[in-house]
Amino acid sequence: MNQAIESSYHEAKQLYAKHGIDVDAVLRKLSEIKISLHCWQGDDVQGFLFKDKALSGGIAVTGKYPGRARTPDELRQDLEKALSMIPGKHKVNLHAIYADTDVQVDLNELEPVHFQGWVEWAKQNGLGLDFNPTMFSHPKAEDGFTLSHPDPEIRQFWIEHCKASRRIGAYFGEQLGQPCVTNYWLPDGYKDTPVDRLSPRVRLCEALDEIFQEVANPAHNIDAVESKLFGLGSESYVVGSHEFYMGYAMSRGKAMCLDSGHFHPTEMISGKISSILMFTDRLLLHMSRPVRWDSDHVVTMDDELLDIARELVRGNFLDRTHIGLDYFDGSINHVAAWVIGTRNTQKALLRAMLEPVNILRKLEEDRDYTSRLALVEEFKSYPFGAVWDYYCAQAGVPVREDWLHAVKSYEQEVLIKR
Ligand code: RNT
Ligand code: ZN
Repeated sequence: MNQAIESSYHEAKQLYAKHGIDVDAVLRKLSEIKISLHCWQGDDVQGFLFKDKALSGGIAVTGKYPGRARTPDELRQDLEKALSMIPGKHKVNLHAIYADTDVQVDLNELEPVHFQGWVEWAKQNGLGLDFNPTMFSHPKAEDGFTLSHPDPEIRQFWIEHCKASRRIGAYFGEQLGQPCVTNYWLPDGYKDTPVDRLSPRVRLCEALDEIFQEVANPAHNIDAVESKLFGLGSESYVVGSHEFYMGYAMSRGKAMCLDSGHFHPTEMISGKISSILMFTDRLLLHMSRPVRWDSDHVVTMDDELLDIARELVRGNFLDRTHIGLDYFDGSINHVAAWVIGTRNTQKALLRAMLEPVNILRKLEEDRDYTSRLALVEEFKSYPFGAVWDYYCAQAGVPVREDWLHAVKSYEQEVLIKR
């Protein structure tokens, strides 16, 4: 390893050790945290099942950056490239529309066999898989309702799709020897103020209960439900609100999914984690970044990211939390988008683990708020970067912005030619 990286690491280690932080132990812990890379960043949320179907469901991708993946093989190749620049072993998060099959099947007919290519690939690469039913970009979702649709036939179609998805998730978990998180997000809602907020929620609740009737082994499949405040075209009312899913997850023993882009602009999810994990077993995070009306910008090292990481570390919640990325930016290199978001999430976790939590907790108990503030602020400029560089070098992935060169040559050699 590069001499400068090693000596900076040893200096940093000593500084942290003065506050009782064992940096080697921190790095071991960090290496155990899996981030789930969302496949849909790789192709602007198009999928392979219905070619050229416009993206719907109140979510949108802007930008026409060249090189988006057009086939499962291209998408896997791009994911491998991204993963080669990210330290550690991770997971890939699939959506139902990413089925790897030549036969034309509809969403309600999907079976594990349609994802066999993904399973084989995950095995070869030592990856886990997560899953999502796709309740958008489909003719039966066009009027803005799926599982809460007033028409029982349409509702039934989506129930069947979710049941099928759950079986696929369980298959992933069984095949790969690690649980698959199957996450349910649906766009259902109204553009304008509804008269009846209750009935769609009653229908959604019944539909979910029906989906979850079949017993699933939690070692293979974990169900999570994802709320949203509003979407494009559902500005006034979303059936699956935060309150709805809080009640649902807690009464049914499901995992909550908090997407950091799904709340009011000043409402942060970091502050919610400790309350939610008091009353639910598991949490799924969709790491994203809201910007005005958009909920899906690339994750950057902002205060909220760091606060989420701190909550997970300080509350000892990492074992019960599944971390996934969820954003789609079509204006930048698709591979770079994964690398930036994943590395930032890991870096934030590292920074949080390198804080003197025990000392800070003691100061708080002693009501020495002056020292608490002083120490938190001083630690913001402690040399976590030296630790991160060492961690990357040790894992055999590019150090600092070196990965960008690799992305640029991949762009020239592969992406631009698509
Ligand atoms: C949409 C939700 C949802 C989707 C993905 C594609 O607002 O965040 O998680 O982004 O399922
Ligand atoms: Zn999400």
